[in-house]
Amino acid sequence: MSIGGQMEEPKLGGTETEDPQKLAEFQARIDSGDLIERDDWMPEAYRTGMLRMAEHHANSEIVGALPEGEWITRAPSLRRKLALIAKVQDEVGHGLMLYRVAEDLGKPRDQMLRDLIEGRTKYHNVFNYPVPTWADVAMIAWLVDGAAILNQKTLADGSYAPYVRTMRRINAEEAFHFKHGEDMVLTLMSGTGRQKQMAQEAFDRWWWPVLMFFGPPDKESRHNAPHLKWRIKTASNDTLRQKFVNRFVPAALDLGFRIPDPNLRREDRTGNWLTSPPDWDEFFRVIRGNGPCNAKRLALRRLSYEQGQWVRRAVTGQLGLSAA
Ligand code: FAQ
Repeated sequence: MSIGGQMEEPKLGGTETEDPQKLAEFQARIDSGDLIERDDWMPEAYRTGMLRMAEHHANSEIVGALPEGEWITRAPSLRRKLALIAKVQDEVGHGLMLYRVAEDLGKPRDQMLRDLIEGRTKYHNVFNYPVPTWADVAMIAWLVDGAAILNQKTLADGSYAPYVRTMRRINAEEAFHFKHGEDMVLTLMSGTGRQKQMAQEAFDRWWWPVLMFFGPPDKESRHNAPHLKWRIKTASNDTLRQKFVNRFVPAALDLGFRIPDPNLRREDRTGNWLTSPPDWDEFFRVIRGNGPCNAKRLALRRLSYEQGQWVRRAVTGQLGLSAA
């Protein structure tokens, strides 16, 4: 049981000297498309890389549920409220599945929850921005879920079997979230002038954070090379960003949005839509804890961690409840 932080501290350094023969055999398994199971031998750096990614992903799911959760009581109709409740519940469920994947790689759940609220680990940049209108809720489900699906489809082709199985399950649910987002955006963009303006303003707020969602440019990505080599990731950050832009620019233009980028243009030779570079200084500020809503999101996570303490103690038998 690791829920109460009972397991031994994980060795996150990967300092042991590994047998070159074993490393070569491991790489051959990866190159042949084999899937690695939890109890298989793996290089320490593979284990810590996979753990970091599953933990980051789990953190993003549970923090990502917070801005949408705030809107449940303010949803504009019963149908939208039911859909939003179901979505928030799904996101938290994804977090739980991903924490299980990470726990099996050696880090206790309690330590992950504490590292998150104490700012030692990261979660996705996009969840540190304000969500001032219902149109922002629509943008999260359309653009953020759209970006997440695009990324996670490639992660489902990765090499670590428990994460791959989890991605397949999550992707099926995210597809519903995306449809729900598309439907909300379509409703707003076929509504009154005021609704269209509200949607455009929300689009302007989310466009750049969503382009940053895929991570820093490849040349600045610390983990791209080892992750690609071991199929922890199967596509680079820039490749996925370009795929997103190519998919969403025409969709947004069709819906009647203006893209907030004066340099946007379609390159004839490749067919790619080219954008200005996102503000990478802003990205690094946000992921280091200095975005507009980091403190607010973590304060809420801290509150639920503290309020849930007695439940975790009861589950792990530390509450001193005696059997009747
Ligand atoms: N935000 O070397 P790279 C969702 C960090 S949840 C914050 O390129 P890597 C559900 C990165 O961790 C979607 N930090 O890293 C939902 C690293 O930090 P380090 C969650 C970021 O791992 C929807 C540093 O920058 N999905 O959407 C970000 O090769 C709606 C250097 O970066 C996943 O987590 C970022 N955007 O690639 C819920 C997918 N990008 O180690 C509610 C799994 C990078 O230096 C509503 N993860 N960093 O401390 C991945 O695909 C990858 O980990 C990347 C980053 C692409 C995020």
